[in-house]
Amino acid sequence: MRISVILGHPDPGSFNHAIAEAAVDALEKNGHLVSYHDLYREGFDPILPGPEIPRGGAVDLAVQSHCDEIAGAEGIVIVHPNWWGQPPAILKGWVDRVMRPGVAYEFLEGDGGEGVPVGLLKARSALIFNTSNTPERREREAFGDPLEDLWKRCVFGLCGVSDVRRRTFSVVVTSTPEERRSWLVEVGDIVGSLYPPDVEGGAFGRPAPGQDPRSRGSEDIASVRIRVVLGDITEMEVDAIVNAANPTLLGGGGVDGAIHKAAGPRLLEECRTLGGCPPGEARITGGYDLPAKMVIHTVGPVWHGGRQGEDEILAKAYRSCISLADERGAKTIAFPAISTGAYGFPVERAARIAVGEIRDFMEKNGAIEKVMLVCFSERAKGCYLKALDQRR
Ligand code: AR6
Repeated sequence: MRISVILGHPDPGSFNHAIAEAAVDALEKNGHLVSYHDLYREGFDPILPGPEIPRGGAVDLAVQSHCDEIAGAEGIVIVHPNWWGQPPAILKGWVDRVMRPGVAYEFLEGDGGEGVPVGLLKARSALIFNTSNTPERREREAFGDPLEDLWKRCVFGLCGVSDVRRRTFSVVVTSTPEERRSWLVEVGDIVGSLYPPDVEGGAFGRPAPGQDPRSRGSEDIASVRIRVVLGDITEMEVDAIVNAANPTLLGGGGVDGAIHKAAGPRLLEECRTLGGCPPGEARITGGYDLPAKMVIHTVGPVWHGGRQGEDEILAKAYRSCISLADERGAKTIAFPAISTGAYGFPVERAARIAVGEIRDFMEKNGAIEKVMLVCFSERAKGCYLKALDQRR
């Protein structure tokens, strides 16, 4: 399943972060495709500008990318502290801007707004984790626990998500380390029971049990200049690795999260200066703590079924990366399977496009010595090998 995890807490050392990370771990362990957004770290802008309000209004790239993700998510996990009976402003702003008409709900035709809107979200279930410094009973009796209604009825109920579960951990400020540890175990259990292992577990995301994602079972394929490798791209000793980013270029989950984690915080600092990147284009930064000298950040298409130019955007992303790498003098490049994770592009089709574009470029340009197609699962590797075989 594709599951979005949205966190609103400013302190990277907060218990909210620990909750979100425990949720992500449990989801990934069960084979789900997780898209994790730490809204403060991304610098999400919560202010809804007037022109964005109407349906079809001017939506900026970062918000559009959130909209695409949440519309396609099959499960949603929200993590935030209880502040004045409300979410932090950054998360309220995320709701204002992302849960848009046409994305999360809509009014039926001919309805001037007086009727009941129809929910549009694909997700059938959502999980809310809150932290609080008010004991549960007092929250309910003195304040009416406004977050219960807010998430279950006002937001998710209206957007068509029927199964909404919520767990508040309190009182955090006086809790012991043991208590917090047991709460994190509980987070894993709750997440695991709502989102058990995917039937296709191991096909995407993490490798299936028993497989070692780090084993470098590299194989020479067709021309010696293109190789299919099973492994972790952050470990590749090449001139440039490609990152499957989102239009903000400010980090995310999947390979993007792994690259930022391995490269260290200076990568994010440089990314902040780039001003984002539209789908199909590419931007370059240093590699910092990575073995690779450079990182080429690109944004693949979000899969909508194949009729919205997804193939061409993916092809363009590969072309943009390889020509930018070439321009900067890279001789060896490693690519992940762009768009085949959180963005949902079918891996077999993506592999054909990747191989086609890379081979076309290499046939015309001799400067690039080696391209590694780095797969994170046996299934992806099989698709790449097949694609290389077909084009030989
Ligand atoms: N090394 C190699 N491949 C990996 C690694 C790794 N360390 N980790 C994951 N993959 P995804 P997308 C594979 O979701 O579909 C991010 O949140 C993974 O198995 O990383 O382009 C961004 O910020 C899959 O086959 O990228 C965007 O919001 C492939 O990398 C969004 O996800 C791509 O999966 C982009 O989605």
